[in-house]
Amino acid sequence: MKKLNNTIYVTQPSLPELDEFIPYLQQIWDNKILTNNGPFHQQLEKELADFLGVPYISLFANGTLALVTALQVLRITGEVITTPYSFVATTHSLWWNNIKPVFVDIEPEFGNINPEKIEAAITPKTTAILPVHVYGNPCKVERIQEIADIYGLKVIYDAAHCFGVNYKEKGICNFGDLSILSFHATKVFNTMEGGAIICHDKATKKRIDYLKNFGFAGETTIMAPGINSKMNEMQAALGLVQLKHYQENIAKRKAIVDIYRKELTTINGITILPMPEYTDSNHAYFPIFVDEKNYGMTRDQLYERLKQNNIFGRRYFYPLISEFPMYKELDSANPTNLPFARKLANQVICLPLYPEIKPACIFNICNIINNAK
Ligand code: T4K
Repeated sequence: MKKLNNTIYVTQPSLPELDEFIPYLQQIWDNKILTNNGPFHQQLEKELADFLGVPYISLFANGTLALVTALQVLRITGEVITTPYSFVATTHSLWWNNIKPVFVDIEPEFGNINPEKIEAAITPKTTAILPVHVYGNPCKVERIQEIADIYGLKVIYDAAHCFGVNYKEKGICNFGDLSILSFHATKVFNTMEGGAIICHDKATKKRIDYLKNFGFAGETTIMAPGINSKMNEMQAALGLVQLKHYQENIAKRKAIVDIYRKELTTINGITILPMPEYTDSNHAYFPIFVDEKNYGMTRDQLYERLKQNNIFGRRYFYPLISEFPMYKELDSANPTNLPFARKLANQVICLPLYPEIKPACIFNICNIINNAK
């Protein structure tokens, strides 16, 4: 990826001062432990569990491998109910496990899976539900659990957008059987690339740790065909430094979001998401939804207009996952099954949002949106 000067992208990774990171690198160079559950890896697991208010966390090389492994941890097979309104990695994790995705429509308010549509999609082959807390806004977790309990299904949350989000004063990753996080460069907390699985008990944590290390359960014991998806010491060290700056970064994000909310609420044909109830948000994304009829311009016309002004928003999540060639022939991918997902996918633009973006730039973006027609 080549970046152009004077261009505003949807995000820009937060990084600490290099000086702050150097002593950690020195330590790695001195002790020559580069990976395989080294000291920084262990320290980051401990600090993150405390910070996120979760019992057990296992670090990964990225969020996608965490998802792929999470399905193996619970021995998920057959069919899994999921959402088409997400990043493609959500459904790819099923593909990699030879599991059939069954798409269910979303609820229009936040773009998360609609729990009331889940029951109709359950078949004798269904073993789990894989919802996504899209943009960091919590799914209807109580209702999803209720359905999972009735039908004996597992729930794995793709919480890739949810670092640091609390729901009803609990870390959001406490819900479901497992949750996965992403620490990719574009996320609110990054280790350049990285991810994690959150679980509730020690035995599961042990199984996850085996599976991410080829299945090794001892020097000569392989418990399953695991993969190599370990986080290395440089990533873990960066995570330790990043964590110190997290709150400050979220406060800066909030200030940006406050401007967007104030400036964009009154534009005819532009919808923004409400603030979710009982939630401490991480302000990960700022999506707007363009209603062509009322706004007087299509989403793509506005997207292009922003680009002409060097502002590169992103259409997360367009196209729907169910429209990609490897999934579009599935019965559940039929567009008539997914009206709200299609609507949001056709209307969304995620606007630039990151701690270091200047308020003047946000006012400029709002101004362009206000005067584009
Ligand atoms: N589940 C969900 C719901 C997810 O959203 C994701 C990832 C995953 C699972 C999988 O987690 P990981 O395996 O990635 O840990 C980006 C990210 O690559 C992806 O992590 C993320 N979701 C997705 C929503 O967005 P792209 O293709 O849009 O990224 P890219 O490279 O175009 O970056 C967007 C902008 O960010 C660039 O225009 C400029 C800026 N940028 C990006 C990078 C990578 C930088 O300034 N520096 C950088 O290093 O997918």
